[in-house]
Amino acid sequence: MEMVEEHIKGILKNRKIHFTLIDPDEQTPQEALNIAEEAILGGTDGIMIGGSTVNNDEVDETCKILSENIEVPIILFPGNINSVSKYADAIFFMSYLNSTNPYWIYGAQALAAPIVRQAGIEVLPMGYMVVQPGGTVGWVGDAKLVPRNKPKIPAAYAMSAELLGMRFFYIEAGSGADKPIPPEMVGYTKKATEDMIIIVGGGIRDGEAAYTAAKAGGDIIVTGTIVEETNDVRGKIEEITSAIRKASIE
Ligand code: 1GP
Repeated sequence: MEMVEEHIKGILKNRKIHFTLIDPDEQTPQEALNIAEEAILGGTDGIMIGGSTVNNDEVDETCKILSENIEVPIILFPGNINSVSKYADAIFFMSYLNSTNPYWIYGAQALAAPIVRQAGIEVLPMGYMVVQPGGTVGWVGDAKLVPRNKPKIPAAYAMSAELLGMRFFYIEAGSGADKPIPPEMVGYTKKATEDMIIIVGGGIRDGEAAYTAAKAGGDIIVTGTIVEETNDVRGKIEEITSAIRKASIE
């Protein structure tokens, strides 16, 4: 497969992107594969693997079965240093920029770097920022959560992340959030950066919310919880991917 970052940029020349997040903690590897295959039929562009409370065997076994069966990129979205697998195509190598705990800002990264090198997977350097309500990742990551009514704060962090050489920036409301990231916050963040790929996730449950996030400036829209909740993964992902495609062409 072509390198994941080039693959992403290639798609972004024509339209915005959707990724499906699968938490290996929530189902067996075979069930994760079934979800991934349905999501791909629904138009998702890649599978992210991660969660706040996973163990390495779950990550490894899920990535292995996916790598043997699907063609879209498999990208690790690590919750900690135990979330690395050689069976993935790439990893979002991320710094949790608004954590108050140095471990999440740079400690875990230093500990994980040799493991990532050894796994031989592609590295996608990313700044990560958690906005209210923040959910589990806000709590686990000791975040100073961005207030929802302060849309310019992530923009300043994104600008600094780009100056430090990061190429991706993820604005996160927390998995299962009752409200997604406010669109003006996405807009300021996109405008504050030059070439960064802006990822938006947390609380996006339908086509309308996905459309709003893409239209506001999100390059990659991530959904996770909906594939755990719905009986019709393909139909639900289709609703979201067609809304993102609509936002791309308008
Ligand atoms: C979580 O942003 C992702 O890190 C996805 O959030 O589970 O709410 O879709 P949801």
